[in-house]
Formats: sequence, structure tokens, C-alpha cells
Amino acid sequence: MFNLVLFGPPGSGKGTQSDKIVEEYGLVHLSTGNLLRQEIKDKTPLGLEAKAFIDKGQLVPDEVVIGMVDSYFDAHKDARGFLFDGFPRTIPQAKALDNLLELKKTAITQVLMLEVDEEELIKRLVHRGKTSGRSDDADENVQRKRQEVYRKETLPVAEYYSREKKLKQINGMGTIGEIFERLSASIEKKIK
Ligand code: B4P
Repeated sequence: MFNLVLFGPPGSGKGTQSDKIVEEYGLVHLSTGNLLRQEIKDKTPLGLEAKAFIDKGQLVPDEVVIGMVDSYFDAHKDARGFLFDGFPRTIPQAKALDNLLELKKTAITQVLMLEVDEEELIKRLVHRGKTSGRSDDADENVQRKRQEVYRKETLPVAEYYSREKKLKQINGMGTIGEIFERLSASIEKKIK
């Protein structure tokens, strides 16, 4: 199996690039952000719990996210590979993912990390906020909080994968097409 993690701060383009990668390489797209937004839309108990965290720019608790990923795996037993978008975001999530993949006798192949200047990130999110209807996009203070949470809670995950020699940094500035070309060049070195 080819299992790719697309990593990077909020607004770095993970969702945008994921759509192009899954189309090109036939991977199953697992976006915890999308799964949480669907739960919120469906007004499930999980969605109501998650919304309170997301609206404040905080991460949803690990056990909630890990349970959701576990169920997604069960529903996609025949996948030839996964693209993990926005997951894992904490060290406990990274360890849980390793364990879930080990049960499937597979592992993470590669972690691609999009690097974008913070002012560009805020600019993109303010712009997205005008059309997305996402409550976590509406307020610049919430967006800055999300960048702070990323630095404190999520960046250590990059170090975790760097120790395993799986991390590769990708310049996330430029047009969507240019960034996709950079990501594809790395993927094609690893995918068989
Ligand atoms: P996510 O849904 O993962 O989304 P994101 O980090 O906000 O954005 P992404 O990087 O995908 O950016 P996008 O392509 O849209 O997370 C939402 C929230 O859910 C989190 O804050 C957290 O609370 C919760 N959550 C999710 N997963 C979790 C987990 N594992 N654990 C705990 N909590 C979790 O791009 C942004 C904008 O830029 C778009 O408008 C796009 O059009 C634009 N853009 C993209 N590329 C561009 C480019 N090259 N140039 C100009 N604009 C560009």
C-alpha cells in the first residue's frame, strides 16, 4: 500500500492539493476536517462536541478523532492506499495511526509538509472565510489561534516523522499547479 500524509499549517493548501492527488493517484482521501464538518452538518453528538473546539480554533480531542479514523478504515477495507489530510495533528494521533496501519500490515510511506509564510496563510484563510461559510474561518483571531495551536501541538509530529526519515518539506508558496507539480515529483519517486 502507498500511504501518504499531507502535512502543514491551517490554510497551507492540504485540502486543495489532496483533491488533485487522489484524482491522479487513486488513493482514498481521509480528511479529518471534512469528516468532522460532515458530523457537524448532520448534527450528530460527535459533531456537536467537535464544533465547540473547532469554533475556538482548538483541536478536537484525540480519542474522538482516532475513533473516527478507525471507523473510516473499517469502511474502506479494499483501499490500495490512503492520503491522510490534516491527520495526524498530535503525537498520540501519529502513534495511533502507526498502530492502526500495523494491524493492516502496512505503514506510512511518505510525509509531505507544505511550508507557507504565516501572513500568506492568514490571507488565504480570510479569503476562504468570505465564501466557505466555515465558522472557524470567520474571525482573524480564531485563525491566529489555529496557527499557534499548530506550532505547539502539531509541529512536533513533523519531528516524529523526521526521526523516521519519512518527512520531506515542500515549498507551498506559488500557484496551485506549481505546488502540485512539486508534490507529484516527490510522490512519483516513491509510488510503484
Ligand atoms: P482542516 O479541515 O484540516 O483544514 P485547514 O487546516 O483549515 O486547511 P487546509 O490546509 O486544508 O487548506 P485549504 O486547502 O482549504 O481543519 C479544520 C479544523 O478541524 C481544525 O482547525 C481542527 O479544529 C479540526 N481538526 C481537523 N483535523 C483534526 C485532527 N486530526 N485532530 C484534531 N482536530 C482536527 O486552503 C486554504 C485556502 O487557501 C483555500 O481558500 C484555498 O482555495 C486557498 N489556496 C490553496 N492553495 C493556494 C495557493 N497556492 N495560492 C492561493 N490560495 C490558495
